[in-house]
Amino acid sequence: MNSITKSDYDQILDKAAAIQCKWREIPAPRRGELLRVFGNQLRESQESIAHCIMSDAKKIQAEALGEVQEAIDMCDFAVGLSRQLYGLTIASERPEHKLQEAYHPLGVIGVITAFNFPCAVWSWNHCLAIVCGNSVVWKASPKALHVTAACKQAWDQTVQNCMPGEGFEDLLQLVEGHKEQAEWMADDARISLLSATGSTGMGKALAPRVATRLGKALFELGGNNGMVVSQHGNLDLAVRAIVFGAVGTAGQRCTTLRRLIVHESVYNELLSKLKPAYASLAFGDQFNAETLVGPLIDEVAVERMQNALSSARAKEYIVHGGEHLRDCLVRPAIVEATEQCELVRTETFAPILYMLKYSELTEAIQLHNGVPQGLSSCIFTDNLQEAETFISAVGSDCGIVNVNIGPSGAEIGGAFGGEKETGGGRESGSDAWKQYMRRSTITINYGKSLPLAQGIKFGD
Ligand code: UN1
Repeated sequence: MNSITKSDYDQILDKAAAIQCKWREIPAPRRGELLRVFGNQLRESQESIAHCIMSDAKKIQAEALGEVQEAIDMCDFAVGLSRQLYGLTIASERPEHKLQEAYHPLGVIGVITAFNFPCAVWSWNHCLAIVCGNSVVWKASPKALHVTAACKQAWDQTVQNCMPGEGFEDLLQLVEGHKEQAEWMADDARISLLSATGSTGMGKALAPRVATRLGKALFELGGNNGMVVSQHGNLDLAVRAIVFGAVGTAGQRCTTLRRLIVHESVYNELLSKLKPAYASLAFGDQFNAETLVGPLIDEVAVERMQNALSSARAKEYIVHGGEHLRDCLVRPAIVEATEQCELVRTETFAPILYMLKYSELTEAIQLHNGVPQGLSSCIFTDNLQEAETFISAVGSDCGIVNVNIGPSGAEIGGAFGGEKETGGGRESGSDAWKQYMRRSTITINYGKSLPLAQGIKFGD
């Protein structure tokens, strides 16, 4: 892919800033209307965009269609939001005063997305940014060029149909490039919020640059997601969740299940149920309707997986599966780890599931939280005390905490993101929109005197 030059980049950013000044004046419900139509445009283009996702990200059809569905859901969410961008009115301590807050558009939102969710993660940011009155500059993964072009085209078509000649053609602009362009964005004070999804390494490289200019950033970085399977859990349900969580998207979701923390009394039984479930998975070409596990994104990903498995073997962990079959196709691996070593604590973006044993729930929670990442988590148990403990303050330290469902495949209605090295950002649902706006705290005096807060008397 071509990378744009710095002067092209500067032009894009100047244009984005100018357009935002006009867009912020459009009433939010009208901004929402544009997203309503965009949702319909995506419904019409669902199959063609999914096809691009299948070619670029190598996802199977069901997952590719699901990803576009996520973007459609985001449009619906944003339409509702367009009439709910509200602030509070707060009791003032002074007579004849009113204290209130208002949310205003923020500016230009810089969006950086990864190869694995090239449409959905963009839509989380784009839909919120647009409904909140911002313009968007998007640096997509160079590995997902067709998806990016298809999304951009669907958006441009919508703007063209809904607001022809109103000057909003460039509300969304692309920043083509790699690391250097991402760094320009991180350094750029014209970008009011940088929302970046990708590896923890990428986040650690960009975060200090944004911090140096005291800019706002929202990071959604690596995960090392765990599932606790208790002796009180429904193992058959767990097996289904494990297979989707660990093997779906060929283990290349940030929410992929990577660690299985199993009560010692059900460890062997669970493993004996998992082995046939893994053995029955259909591998192959992602375009084949039967396939459940498609290829990894590229040779580098295959190599990283094989390296991790070699390290596991060197530690004498038992490795089930994991073979490199052909091209970028691999068999998902289950690794029986005897301790949560550095290897297990590291996110390898591939279908490797590490299994660990525990005897007490406190130990399971300690193991669970004993990794640098904090994205998604879950427990399988039908025991109320265990479930409530896991979701309590002393339980999982992740941003996403599930009971009796796997760690991946979140709905857009909740805030998505995680703690620790996952970066702390929250995207998509709940009140994530507030990050795409600036808050004004407003005090109005409608009386004829000037009382000061805290009862201070100053010269009267
Ligand atoms: C990602 O991998 O960056 O919860 C996002 C999920 C999806 C989003 C994953 N809805 O697995």
